[in-house]
Amino acid sequence: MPLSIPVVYDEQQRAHEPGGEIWVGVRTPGTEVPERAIRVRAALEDAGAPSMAAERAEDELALRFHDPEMVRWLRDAWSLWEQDGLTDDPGQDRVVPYLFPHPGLVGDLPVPVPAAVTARAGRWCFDTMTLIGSGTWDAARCALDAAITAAGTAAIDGVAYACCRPPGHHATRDAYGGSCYLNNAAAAAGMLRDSLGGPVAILDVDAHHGNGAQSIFWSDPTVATGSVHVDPGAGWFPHFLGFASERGAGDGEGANLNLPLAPGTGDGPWLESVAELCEFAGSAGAGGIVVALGVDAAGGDPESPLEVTAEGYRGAGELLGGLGLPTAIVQEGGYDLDTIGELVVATLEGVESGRVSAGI
Ligand code: SP5
Ligand code: ZN
Repeated sequence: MPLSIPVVYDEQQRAHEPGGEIWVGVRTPGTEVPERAIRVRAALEDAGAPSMAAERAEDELALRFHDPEMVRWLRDAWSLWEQDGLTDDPGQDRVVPYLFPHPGLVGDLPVPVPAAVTARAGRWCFDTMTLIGSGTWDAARCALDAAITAAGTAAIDGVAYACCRPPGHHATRDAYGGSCYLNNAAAAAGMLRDSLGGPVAILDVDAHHGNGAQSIFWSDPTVATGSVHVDPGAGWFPHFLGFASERGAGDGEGANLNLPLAPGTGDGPWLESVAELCEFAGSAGAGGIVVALGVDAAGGDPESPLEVTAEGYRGAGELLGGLGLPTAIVQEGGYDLDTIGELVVATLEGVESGRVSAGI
């Protein structure tokens, strides 16, 4: 049977060519490449899934979870970098930060927007790996549109998938990094919550902690946030966040759940954690879910040591689909080009069969 979940995609997303990552000071090829989305889309087409165009959302809606100053920087960074001649001297063909307003540097003082373009990147970027080139802004903005379109579709038709690139789940209100610029899943959650008129949950199964949504909705119980990921305490990105002790604050206390797993954890315990995320969504009163679908927990992925199989991802889809709730699925990580497509297809097939079992 062909897949029936609609796939939202926008060609413009290919325009983001990070040109590698600066990691420990060395420019490495990087893994968040345009080919990822091409492979996923091709696999979904082969599986018979129908396509949908992304609709352009109003800026006020799409960008509401981000600091307008950061948004302005992301939009203008590349042209400012070129205007300043940095592509010639020192000869850097992407926007790369070099100085960060670390709390140990600035303390409690307000953090200004620095005059120098070279310093401005570090005002909003928390790592050296998330580079900006000529097509980055347009692609990141289109990824948001795809996520919002999928959420709007899910609210009406039950389920939709956004083939988003660049990914978004590491981006906070006022900082980008981890190959992410704008938080696609957060934008989708806002849309789904407003469309359904009640609380929703973001359930993040990417191999890395969904620190962006955790931060954006930290004190907001209307978007519960849960994440299963490789234990940052075992030495994995994002290193400083993603511990089980992080549970939200104020009105959002208890509305954040982190489930860190040891490196090498395979399908069994990973699926138990996905089931726990599903229970958490229920206890948070979520009337809909956004699945932050990274497939980088799969064995063979270059960015994570979790050893989940395609059957594991199918099982996760079944659990998530089994909730029987309106479901927007948003693509996050997944870097093995030879398997990324089949992993996404397996997950979506699982979601479909879970929804059938739930009587939807
Ligand atoms: C969206 C997403 O999955 N972002 C994760 C980015 C994690 N990047 C961490 C990079 C750490 C350096 N990787 C070096 C790999 C060497 N084999
Ligand atoms: Zn990841």
